Amino acid sequence: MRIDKAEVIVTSPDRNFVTLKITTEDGITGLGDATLNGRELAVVAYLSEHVAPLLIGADASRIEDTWQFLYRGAYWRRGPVTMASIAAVDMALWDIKGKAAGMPVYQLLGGASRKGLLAYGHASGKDIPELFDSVNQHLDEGFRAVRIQSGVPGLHAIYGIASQSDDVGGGESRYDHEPARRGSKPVEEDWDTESYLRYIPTVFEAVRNEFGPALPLLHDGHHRMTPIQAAQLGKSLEPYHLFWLEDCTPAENQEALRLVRQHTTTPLAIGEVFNTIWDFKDLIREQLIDYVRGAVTHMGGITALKKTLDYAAMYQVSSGMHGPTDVSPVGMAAALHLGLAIHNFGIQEYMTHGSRTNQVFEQSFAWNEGLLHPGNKPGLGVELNVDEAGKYPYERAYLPYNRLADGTVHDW
Ligand code: EZ4
Ligand code: CO
Repeated sequence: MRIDKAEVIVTSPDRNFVTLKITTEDGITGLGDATLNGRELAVVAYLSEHVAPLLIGADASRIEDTWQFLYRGAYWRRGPVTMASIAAVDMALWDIKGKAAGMPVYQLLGGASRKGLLAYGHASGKDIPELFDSVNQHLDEGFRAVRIQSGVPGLHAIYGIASQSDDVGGGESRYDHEPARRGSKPVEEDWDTESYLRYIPTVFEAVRNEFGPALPLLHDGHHRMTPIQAAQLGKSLEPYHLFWLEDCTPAENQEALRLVRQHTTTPLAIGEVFNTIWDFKDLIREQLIDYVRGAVTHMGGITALKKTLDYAAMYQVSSGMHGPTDVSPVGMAAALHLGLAIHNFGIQEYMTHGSRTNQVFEQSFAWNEGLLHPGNKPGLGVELNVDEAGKYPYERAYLPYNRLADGTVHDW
């Protein structure tokens, strides 16, 4: 099982995706997702200049050894560019191993622990009526859990509001929420934490009154609060019994979570921007979080995220893998195989991809009554249609950034 080819494919059907395609001498292909939103070409260079040459002639069956070689062998460790690159290699090798064995990857990880993965969608609105419509639409589509994001009076453009994203422009295809925008400069959004803290509890009260006590509700704070502000929000949301409050603080300051935890029983999820087990280790061991938000694509692959989640299991911390549109269908498939197999699965984020993306990536996952299943094709179950991919060249795109009313840059 020697590796014959390692190609890096960039395509932009609805948004940019970076895919690694590994081909063995006997013609088995494997795909890996290496998409890093807004910094895609840095990963392309890392993979094509520094990783692909190392893979040619290597034994495709040695997944763990290849991971260790790329991680330890680089000397310079961690970081999103490195770990997305290693993730792509790791996914592609699991894909190849599954195809060689004639088994879906989840079987190689120990087999299914459940019928399917509970998935949450992104409901949002500029105001309460629009938010209710969005929640109803998600319920009609079969979702059994929803993330709630709302506009805040006085703020013009903020994270997570789909209708506002349409106003801001970009592409004909309608995403639930796609924050990155094509163009040469990032879009500027505005922010005021005090207005947000005053308003959001009233949104959750309205949603609970309308949709009842049982619907699992999630919310993303998107790294904007100070520790004490996050503690206040967690406390004020306790009556509405959230499934989780996500990324309440910018988690470079991990001690912040200690303070938040001391003040609130609202469950906490964190880590979509983390890239190794070391980012999660102390938060898990000190039981400061309830859900691990790492994505297979950004955490160094199935091999590395499985180790993180196995460690989390000892502390009753569950998975809550990041699943935005910037995780490609290949990265999503890897998440579904891993989530189906592990015991401590919590919930899977699921933002549906656009129709062009679904033509470029031929997928075999199933959606049934709010549960996702990766399907039973050997490997990850995703194939790249190279002709379709070639129709959509890379286009520069950036995530937005925030400024406060006085002009100060704030966490986005
Ligand atoms: O802003 O994926 O929970 N989901 C999120 C996402 C992230 C984007 C960044 O690339 O926070 O919308
Ligand atoms: Co998030």
